[in-house]
Amino acid sequence: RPNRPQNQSGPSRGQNPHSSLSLSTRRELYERDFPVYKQPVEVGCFSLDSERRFFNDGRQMRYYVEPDRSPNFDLRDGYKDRFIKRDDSVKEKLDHMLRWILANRSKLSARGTTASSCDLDIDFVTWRGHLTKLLTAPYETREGWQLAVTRFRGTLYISEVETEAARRDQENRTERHEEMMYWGYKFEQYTCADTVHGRPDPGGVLNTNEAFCTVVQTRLADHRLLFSGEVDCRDKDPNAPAAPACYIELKTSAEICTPKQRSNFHRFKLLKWWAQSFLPGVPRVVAGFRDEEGVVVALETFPISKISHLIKNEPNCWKPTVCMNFCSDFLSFVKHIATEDNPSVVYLLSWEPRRDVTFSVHRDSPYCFLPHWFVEEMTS
Ligand code: 0WD
Ligand code: CA
Repeated sequence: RPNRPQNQSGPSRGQNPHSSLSLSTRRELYERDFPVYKQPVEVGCFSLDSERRFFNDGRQMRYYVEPDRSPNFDLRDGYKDRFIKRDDSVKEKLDHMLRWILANRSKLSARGTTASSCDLDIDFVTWRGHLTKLLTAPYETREGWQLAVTRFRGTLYISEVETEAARRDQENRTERHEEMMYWGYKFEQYTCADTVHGRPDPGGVLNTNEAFCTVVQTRLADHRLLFSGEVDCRDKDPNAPAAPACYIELKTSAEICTPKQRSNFHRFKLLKWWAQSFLPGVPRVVAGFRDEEGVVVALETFPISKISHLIKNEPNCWKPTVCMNFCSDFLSFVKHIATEDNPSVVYLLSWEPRRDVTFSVHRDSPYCFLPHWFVEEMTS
């Protein structure tokens, strides 16, 4: 698709740096003041059980239990004999979120007494993970993405489509890589309890079908957002602040031994960690640093609000304002192009590193992702 010359009339501003058919991810274009990002408010939550069944409640919530001595967690334990892995060939798209929306419609539809009062008072519905990819795009050099967008009753729904490259990578994973993907979940099992006074049970079976997800509402510039993200656990102190401020994100990372490793950690990993937790207002990440054998040798807490200071001395480092301004402009771009309100029309936005974001339009295609049960119940 050819790009038109720059500085044509664009999404919303008079002086727009983008052509109307594509959107640049170049960092320099997004170095302006930090956009308005309202404190995210939790409007609900849901749980997925060991068989991936949806429940409109917090039954899968877990509680963080601070390890009392130097950890020495063996993240390889149980991989062969106590691990039930979610079937990632099942593409769930936005389905769980849509179920949550139907169960909680009264909390969302607002505009009062007008004829369209059943419509959601929201511009965008998506997964937090999709927004994380938008925030990090100006700095991403390896993995592109495709996002399917459908406008339905005034709301724009965004659902990821797996790229060819991602599908190939998934098929060609090494056994070592497969096992390392387990390590993150195993760390959760060492540090989380199922009940507020309980203890972690690292001897139990680990089932990655189970999930607890928060649903938050917020606003980025003039975009009203509703998104959901999986939350690892919460602070068990009854005096902890209300959600999402009581939530804790757990991560594992290779132990840092050299200045080069430290610099890479700041430049790449902290960007992903910051973007993912900043979006839903999760205030801290607890990181387990592990050696080559998968043994956690140190724990460190990273307050999200301190990450941008931590990286300030890093030359050529990422900037939160670039991430947020790009995301905001991307959403303006989507509003501008996805004009037809029709559940069977998909605008497919595609991006590869070092290229612009482009789009194509698809009617009644396999890209359609709003299920009939959702469209029908929202229309009735
Ligand atoms: O492409 C996606 N992100 C999709 C996610 C497509 C379809 C469904 N989902 C949903 C699932 O229902 C899952 O419960 O993803 C939920 C998590 O969504 P999210 O919070 O928006 O995703 P993200 O921020 O990318 O990942 C959060 C955690 C990951 O933890 P780490 O610490 O590694 O970032 O959710 C897990 C993973 O543990 N996770 C997933 N779980 C199920 N399905 C998926 C996935 N596709 N991707 C990440
Ligand atoms: Ca995690």
